[in-house]
Amino acid sequence: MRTQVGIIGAGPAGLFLAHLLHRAGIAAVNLEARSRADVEGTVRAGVLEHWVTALMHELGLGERMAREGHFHDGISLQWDRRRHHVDIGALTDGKRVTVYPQHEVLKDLIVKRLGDGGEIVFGVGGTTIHGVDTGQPSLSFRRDRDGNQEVLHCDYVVGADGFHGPGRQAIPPSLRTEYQKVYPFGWLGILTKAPLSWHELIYANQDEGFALLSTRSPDMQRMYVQCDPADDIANWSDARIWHALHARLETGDGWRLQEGEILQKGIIPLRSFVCEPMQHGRLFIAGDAAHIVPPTGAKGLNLAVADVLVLSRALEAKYRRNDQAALDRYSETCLRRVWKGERFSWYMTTMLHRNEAETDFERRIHFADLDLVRTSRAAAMSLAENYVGLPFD
Ligand code: RFL
Ligand code: PHB
Repeated sequence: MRTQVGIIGAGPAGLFLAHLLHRAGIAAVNLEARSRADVEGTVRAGVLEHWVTALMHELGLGERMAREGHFHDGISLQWDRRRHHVDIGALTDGKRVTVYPQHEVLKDLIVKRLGDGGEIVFGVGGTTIHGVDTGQPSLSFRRDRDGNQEVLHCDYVVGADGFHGPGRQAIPPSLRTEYQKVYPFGWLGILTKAPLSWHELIYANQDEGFALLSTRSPDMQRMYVQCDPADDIANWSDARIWHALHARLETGDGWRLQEGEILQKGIIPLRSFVCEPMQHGRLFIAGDAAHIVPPTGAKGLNLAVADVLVLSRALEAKYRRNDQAALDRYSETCLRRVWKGERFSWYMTTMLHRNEAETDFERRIHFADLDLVRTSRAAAMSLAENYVGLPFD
């Protein structure tokens, strides 16, 4: 097999890249370890920055999102049993975010990619990267568990293979630096068949800890509570989860959280991680393969799409005009945005969680940060601008 760009992974980074390259007339193949049903069924992110929504439309992927997505021009921050509305629209010249689940984005990306004649090989095993420091890189893989080894020859390899994929590992350890922060708390997330309780997302920091109220559809809600990342989900009965959510989300004015049947629950750890550089020879890594953020800033998927937008433009300059400059600067260009995403996600995470390892002094500082957003237009504007998506450099 031969293509121009061999992509490992069919998550948001890998699939957006395939579409962007297709638009630029560049051929690509995605190799994906999981089945199509798995990729389309995993519940993860929910919030798209304003420019990602616009990009979906540009790529002809926006129709279902326009119908089924939810458009939010504000968020609520809550502490001290009081809720404060951050008017993102007014603070950012009318910009807003879209609440449209990642797996729905992926369904749209996959159906259109296949419709455009693109190739996604699902369920591959043993993906191995070869020769990225030569002129002829390739990927070897098995089409199914017992299949023969096949080789995909290409000009460039992209590791869009998430945090645990082989992409980052193919940058020699002596040539990369990894920066990491692991938080002492995790998120317990639920999907519940319940009516909408509030018209926008609520990020709450109450004495009991953090909680987030999000949504999926008018009768399906997504909620998270801070928990011990090492805790066993079996320790969390439905009653205990509702108790924690009520305690953290309710205000002093009689507002009540609406309960429903819990359809799915799970615990995720929270970490910040960056790998520098994001390229080596003819290998480029993008998305979670190169960086992880805690989900409190809703930035992970958006940073993944930003990376591949930069990469697609650089590859286009190379193929069209034999101009290598943007490709050489790929890592540097991406990392400037990545570190701002890391900063914002860290800021939202530390400000909104209860951290037993912190001193009372630090805890007071976090409440001062929250009150600053309430009382200072400059502070609110900074939060709003980061939340809807920073402008591109
Ligand atoms: P993905 O989605 O992990 O996709 C990588 C794909 O590569 C495949 N793969 C391989 N394929 C072939 N061969 C191999 N050897 C392979 N190894 C791996 C994997 O099977 C997979 O399909 O990475 P990508 O594309 O970089 O996308 C990143 C996003 O998925 C991630 O950042 C977000 O989900 C993070 N995130 C959020 N991001 C947002 O922008 N807004 C949010 O509101 C938001 N909320 C969240 C989140 C992540 C969460 N979890 C579960 C960590 C909420 C949660 C709870
Ligand atoms: C979600 O709806 O899953 C969601 C929303 C906002 C976040 C994280 C996750 O910051």
